[in-house]
Amino acid sequence: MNFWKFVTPLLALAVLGGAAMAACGGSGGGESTPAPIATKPAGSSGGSAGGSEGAEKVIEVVMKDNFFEPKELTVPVNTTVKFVAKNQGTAVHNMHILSAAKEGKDFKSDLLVNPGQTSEFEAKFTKTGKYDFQCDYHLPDMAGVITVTD
Ligand SMILES: [Cu+2]
Repeated sequence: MNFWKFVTPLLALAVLGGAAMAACGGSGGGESTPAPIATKPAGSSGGSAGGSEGAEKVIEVVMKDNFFEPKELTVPVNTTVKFVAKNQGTAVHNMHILSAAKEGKDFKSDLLVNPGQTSEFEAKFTKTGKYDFQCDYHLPDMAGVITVTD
């Protein structure tokens, strides 16, 4: 029968169209409300997530224009310390610990830590005493001292 060959597509269109219109029109209907996506702990900067692998101690140092906060730090000897250097200033800064003489290398953040960014690095001091640290761009103002204790 030719009639149904002709009519069926029309019916299908009508049904689909009707369904589509119903879906659009009745927006309050049976749709499940989308779950709010905003409930993640936003802005938790990677570090805190899985704990710190090797670090036994975490020290946060804020970099501003142009000083460290705090600028005097105390850390235990033979302990892996994770430094979290946060740039809360408007200029580029870095944190550079002058440890080469005692430890064979300088511990330091990224060379350039842009405003609003954070750079993490680990350091392990094997000798007690004082270690100077600085921002390479803002000497002599931007400097501090780490005291390594037993
Ligand atoms: Cu600086």
